[in-house]
Amino acid sequence: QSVDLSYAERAKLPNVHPLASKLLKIMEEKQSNLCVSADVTSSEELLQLADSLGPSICVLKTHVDILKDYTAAFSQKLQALAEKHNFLIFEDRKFADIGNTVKHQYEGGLYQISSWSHIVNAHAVPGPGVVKGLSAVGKPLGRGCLLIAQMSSQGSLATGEYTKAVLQMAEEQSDFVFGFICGSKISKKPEFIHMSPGVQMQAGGDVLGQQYSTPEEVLCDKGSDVIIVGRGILEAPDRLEAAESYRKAGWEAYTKKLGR
Ligand code: 5FU
Repeated sequence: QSVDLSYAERAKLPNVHPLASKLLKIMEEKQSNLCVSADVTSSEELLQLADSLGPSICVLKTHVDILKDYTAAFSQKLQALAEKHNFLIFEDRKFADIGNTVKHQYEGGLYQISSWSHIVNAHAVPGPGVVKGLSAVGKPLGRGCLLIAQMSSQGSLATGEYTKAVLQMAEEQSDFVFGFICGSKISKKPEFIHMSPGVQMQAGGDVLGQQYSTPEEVLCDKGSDVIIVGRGILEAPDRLEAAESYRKAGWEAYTKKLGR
């Protein structure tokens, strides 16, 4: 069994994607492998969350299409907060169309996602063209993409051979794809970053098929790198306190796994 590399060591690998390297450095510096999923419907509330939880997180994940009051000014403020607190923005858009269409969806429309989101993700269902389309827009801007290799929801079809094919697709376009949305480590390559949703302190789920694992399970047993937490933090009486407890649990699990 080979020894795991630290985040800092992985950040320096010769073939690491620049954005992955930046993320790994942030994780090491802030002692945080926590991505908060800021699933709120008001821009003001999202900005408040970003400002208060910013110091505890490495990534802030958004679904801008659930905001009732999105404006371009909002995205500028969010970018300023990402600079202030040194985190990356991840718009969880899950692109899933032909290359030419996702190019427009990524760059244009109301949200102009490529102009403010460091990270986006895509389903591999359309084949490699989806990544080619996104890359045409995002690569010149220094952006990066995660491929959805597995999903946390019950009955997900993204398993087995499909997951393997996603891995292959990522390897073939690793100048833009730097990791995966997944429930467990699927690539041995330390350049790839594994980010896992469906995380709460207590395992369980919701009534719509979401399934939760604990930070320890996800990071130690499943070998993922980043925990993505939404309602575990958003529904807590004190969100900052909850975020800090996830950050600490995540960091402890990482150091335990590293074993040095
Ligand atoms: F790709 C995925 C997935 O497989 N499961 C997810 O839950 C994405 N998600 C997102 O993570 C989902 O859209 C939510 O934004 C977030 C999980 O939120 P929760 O409140 O922690 O369940």
